[in-house]
Amino acid sequence: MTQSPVRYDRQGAVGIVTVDSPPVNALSQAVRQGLWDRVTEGFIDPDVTALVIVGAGRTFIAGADIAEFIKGGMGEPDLNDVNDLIESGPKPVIAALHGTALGGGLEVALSCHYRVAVPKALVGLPEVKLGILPGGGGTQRLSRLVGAKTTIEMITSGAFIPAPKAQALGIIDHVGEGADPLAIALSFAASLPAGPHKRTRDREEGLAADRGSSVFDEARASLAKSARNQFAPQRCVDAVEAAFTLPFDEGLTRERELFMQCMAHDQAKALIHVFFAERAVTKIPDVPPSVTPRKIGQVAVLGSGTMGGGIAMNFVNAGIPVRLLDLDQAALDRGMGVIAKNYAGTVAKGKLAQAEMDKRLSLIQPTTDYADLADADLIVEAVFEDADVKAKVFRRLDEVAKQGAILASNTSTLDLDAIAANTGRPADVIGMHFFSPANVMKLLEVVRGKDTAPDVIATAMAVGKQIGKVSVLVGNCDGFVGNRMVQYYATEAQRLVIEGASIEQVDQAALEFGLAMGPFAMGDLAGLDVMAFIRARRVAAGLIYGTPLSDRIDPARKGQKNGRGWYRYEPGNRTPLPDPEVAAMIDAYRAERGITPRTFSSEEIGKRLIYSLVNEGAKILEEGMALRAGDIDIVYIYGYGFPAWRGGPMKFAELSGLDNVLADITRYHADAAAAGDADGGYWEPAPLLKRLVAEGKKGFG
Ligand code: 3H9
Repeated sequence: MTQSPVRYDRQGAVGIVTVDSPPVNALSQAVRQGLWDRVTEGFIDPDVTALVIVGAGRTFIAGADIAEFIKGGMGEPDLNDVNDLIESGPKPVIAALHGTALGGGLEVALSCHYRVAVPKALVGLPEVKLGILPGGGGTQRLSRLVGAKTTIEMITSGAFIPAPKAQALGIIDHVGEGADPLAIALSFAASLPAGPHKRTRDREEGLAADRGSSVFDEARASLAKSARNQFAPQRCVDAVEAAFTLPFDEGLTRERELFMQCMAHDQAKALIHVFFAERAVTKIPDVPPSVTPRKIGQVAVLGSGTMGGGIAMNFVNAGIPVRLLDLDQAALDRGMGVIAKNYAGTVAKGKLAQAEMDKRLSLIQPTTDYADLADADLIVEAVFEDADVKAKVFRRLDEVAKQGAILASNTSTLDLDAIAANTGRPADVIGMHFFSPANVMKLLEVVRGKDTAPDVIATAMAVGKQIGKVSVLVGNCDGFVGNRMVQYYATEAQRLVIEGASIEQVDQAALEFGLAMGPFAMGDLAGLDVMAFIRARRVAAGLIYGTPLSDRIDPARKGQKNGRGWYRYEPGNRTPLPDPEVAAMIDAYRAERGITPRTFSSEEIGKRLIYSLVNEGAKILEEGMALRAGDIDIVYIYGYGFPAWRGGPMKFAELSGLDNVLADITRYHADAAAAGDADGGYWEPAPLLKRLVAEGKKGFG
C-alpha cells in the first residue's frame, strides 16, 4: 500500500494534520483522501479538542493538482466534500499558513474555523490565470468574509496577497511572528475561545453591505474592457454574485456549474498549457540541473543605446553591477541620461523609491575603455545589428575578456556561429536575445551555437531567471524562433493588404484575435528603417520570400520615431492615424498588378496571420530549433504580445484542429501559386504538420 501524503499526530490536546506532498502540496486525489481520513481521525480522537492543518516543506497547499485537470476526472473525494467535512465537524480546525495558500489550498483554509499565518505567507485565488474559477467554495466563503468588491478583485486578478494585508481584510485571523506556522497555530489554539466556532458558511459580515449593490454590473463592465474576449473573468463575477442571491448550498452548486463551464472551455485548455509550458522551458535534456552555472558577479554591456541601456537596467535591478561601454563619451552620456529618465519615470509613478533609483544608477559604471571589461563574468553585446560591426566587437572582446567569461550577443537575426568564429573561445559564446523595451519585456531567447558549452547555457538560463525573464533556449537559425516566424507574419499582413484589406483592418483583426498590437503598428514601433536593413541582408542571402509593400514604402518613413510609417503620428502621440499617402501607394501597387481589391472578414485575416506563424513554427520544431511546441508558444506570449488565453500559436493550432489548419494552409499555398505570387511561397505546408495529420495526431507532442 502506498503511504498517504497526509499524516496525523498529536501535540497535547491538538491534533495535527500535515500535508506532505512535494513540491507544493497540491490537492491530488491522494491528498484529498488523506485530508478526509486524517481530519476524520482527529475528529474522533478523544484526546484532542482542536485540529491544525499545516503544510510540510516550503508551503501550505498551493491549490488543486493542475496535472489532474489535464488527465481528466478528478476522482473522489471531491474537494467540496473535504471542505464540508472540515467545516462541519465537531471540533474547531485552524489552518496554519506559510509559503502560499492558493486556489483550492486557500479554499481548504477558508473552510477551517480559523486561519493563522507566518508574516511572509501569501494567499490568493489565482484560478482565473488558468482560465477557471475557484471551484471548492472559494467564491461563496470568501464573499461571506470580505464582501463582494474584495472577493471580485481577488478572484478576477488572481493576485497573491501578503498575510498582513489578508489579516487587515479579514481573511486571516492572526499573523504570528517567525517562520514556523505550526508554532503560531499551537499558541493560537492554546488561547481559543470556548466556542461556538462559527462555520464560514454561516458568517454574514461580508454579505449585508453588497446585497443588491451595483458592484457586480460595474465589475462586468470593467472586465469587458480589461479582460476582453476572456471567458472566466465574467464567470467569476457570476459565481460571486451567487453568494449574495442564493443560500450557501445553492451558491456552491452554481459555483460548480460555472467552474465546469470554464473547465470545458478552450481558454482553460490554453492557459493550463501555458502554465506547464512556462515551467517546461527550463528543462533542457542535455543540460540537466547537475550542470553548475558559472558565477556571475560582474556584468558588462556593450552599447548604451536603447537596447543596451534597457539590458543594463535588468541587471542592476537585480543588484548585479554593470560596466556600460560605448565608443565615445557623448553616446555614453546620452545613454545614461535615458536610463536615468526611465527610472525617474518609475519614481514619479510612485513605483520606485528615489534611494533605490540612486542605488541602481550607482551600480552602472559607464566607460569607453575596453580594458575595463577585463573583470566581467558576462559580457552582453548590444551594438548595431550588422555582421561586420559585431565581428569587430567580438575580436576585441576575445582580447580583453578574462578566461571563463561568457561572451553573449544580443543579435536578433545574425548567425551566432559566425559571430563566435571571431573568438578563440566559441564554447563561451552564446546568444542572449532581449526584446524591446529590454527592461520591460519578459522574454529572453537564449541562442545555442554549435560549440556553446552546457555550463554556458545553464548560466544564461539561470541569469535570465535572476533578472526576472522567461528564458527559452533556441537554435541558431536566421531570426531564431520569434523573428524567423514574424517575418512571414509581416509578409502575410502585406499580402492581405495587397489583396484588398486595409492596413487598419488587418491591425484591427489582430487586436480582435487578442494580440497586443497589429502587425503594421508593430512595424512602426520596431522602426521600418531597422526592418529594411535586416530585410536587405536576408534578400541578399536568399533567405526571404519577399515583403512586397516594404519594398515600396518611402524609405524616409521610419515609423513612430519620425512620425511616419505605415501610419502617421501627431508629435508626441503614439496613436496610429491612417495616412492617405500610404493608401495611395497601396492603390498604385494594386493597379500596376491589375489586382481588384476584395473584401475580408476579421476571421479570415486572423487565420492567415496566425497560421503563417504556425506553419513556420512547425518547420522550426522539426529542425530542432525549438525543443518543444510549448517553447514556441512561450516565445510568442512573452515576446510578441500573443494572448495567453489562446495558448500561443502552436496550441491555438491544436485547439483549432491540426487537420483544419493544414487544410487552410494547403489552400493558401494553392491560391498563392494560382495567383503567381512567389511572395506566398512560405505557405508550402510544413512536412511535420502533414505527417501529424496523416497519422491522426491531435497535437505537436
Ligand atoms: C485550483 O485550485 C482549483 C480549485 O479552486 C477547484 C478544484 C475543484 N498543481 O512554479 P514552480 C508544480 S486551481 C500541480 O516552478 P515556484 C510545477 O509544475 C490551482 N503542480 O515553483 C513545478 O513542477 P516541476 C490554483 C504544480 O516556487 C513545481 O510545482 N493554484 C502546482 O516558482 C514548482 O512550481 C495555482 O494556480 C499545482 N497547483 O512557484 C497555483 N503548482 O518542478 C499554481 C505548482 O515539475 N502554482 N506545481 O516543473 C504557482 O503559482 C506556483 O507554482 C507557486 C510556486 C507560487 C505555488
